Amino acid sequence: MPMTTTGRATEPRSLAAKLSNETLCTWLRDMLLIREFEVRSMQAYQNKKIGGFLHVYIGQEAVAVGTIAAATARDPVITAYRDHAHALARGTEARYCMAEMMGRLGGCAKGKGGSMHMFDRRRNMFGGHGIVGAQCPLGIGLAFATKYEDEVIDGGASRRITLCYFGDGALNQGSLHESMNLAGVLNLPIIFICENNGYSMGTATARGTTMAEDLTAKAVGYGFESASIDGMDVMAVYDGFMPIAEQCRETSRPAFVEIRTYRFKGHSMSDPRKYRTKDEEQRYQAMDPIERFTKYMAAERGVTEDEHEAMTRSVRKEIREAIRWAEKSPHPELGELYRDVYTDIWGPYRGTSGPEMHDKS
Ligand SMILES: Cc1ncc(C[n+]2csc(CCOP(=O)(O)OP(=O)(O)O)c2C)c(N)n1
Ligand SMILES: [Mg+2]
Repeated sequence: MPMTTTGRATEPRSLAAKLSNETLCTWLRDMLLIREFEVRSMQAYQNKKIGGFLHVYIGQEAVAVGTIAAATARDPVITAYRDHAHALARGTEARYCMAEMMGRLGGCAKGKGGSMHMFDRRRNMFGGHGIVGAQCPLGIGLAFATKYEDEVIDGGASRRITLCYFGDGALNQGSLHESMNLAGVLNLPIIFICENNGYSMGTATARGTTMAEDLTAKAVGYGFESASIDGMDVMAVYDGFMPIAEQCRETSRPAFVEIRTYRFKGHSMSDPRKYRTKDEEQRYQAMDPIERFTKYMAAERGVTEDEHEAMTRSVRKEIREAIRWAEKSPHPELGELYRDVYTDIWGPYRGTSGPEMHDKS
């Protein structure tokens, strides 16, 4: 059972079990889509169709899908560089993600971001960030902005919460701790989501992090509600995360969750994984979140093999078409380099006298 630091029960509601077959089928399809996207991306990388770095999310699918399912489409999402899944779970079309991977103009960041910088303003997806922990100060900025808009401009109609993801490696970055402190002081509606996949590159969490056996301890000093959640089970992710999300939305108090997961592949494409044993990998592969959820859907929700096969086929088709679409998208021209980098903040004031506090020269 997911336990909170204040001992608040998050069970026995078993929230995911009460959802419709239709909803749970979209979760399964999303997880299959993410897996297929990652497998095909690895191939495209090996075929030199994708450049730069590539960090895949294989094994962690339940985390993005289960948490994003507990959010609304208006809630901002921000994450690190292992970010394709978050964009896809958020609804960014696979072809826009794939074109971004290939550095094409049709990509969701117009080909300027690549694998580590999936942005989609339409879906309130704010990246994709390559510097470990850098998304955390940006995350509290998003939470500050939504709080101001929701409470001051919209008069408190409905509160958005920000989902700020980071890896266990970011746990020891000052940027995360400064952000958590400020979020606490300012009562910002943000959930700090630690995707603990056991490793920061080749460093096991326990080797680099104190209190690694119970990361919710990190929340205590900030006075946050927290929970530790099994990330290999999408229903457990939803069940553990939803009460935290509801409370954050209700109270505007920040929270911290640790979601325990495992990356099945290396850190990036060039990682011989000498820092862990084959036995360990096999133990986690036996807990594959997609296989686990597939079994549940067959046993408890009557999804037949034919239906599952049809879902798999449709996902493969979608990714095949995404690749074809991306390859036809043009490379950006050199002039694109400086476009969309900064906002023209003076635009609205041009020809007027304000704002006066800044020098407009
Ligand atoms: C500030 C900073 N320091 C070092 C790096 C190099 N680096 C890239 S990924 C990474 C490991 C981060 O691990 P974790 O946060 O656990 O994320 P995971 O790769 O497991 O998803 C490091 C140290 C970086 N990108 N930024
Ligand atoms: Mg990690």
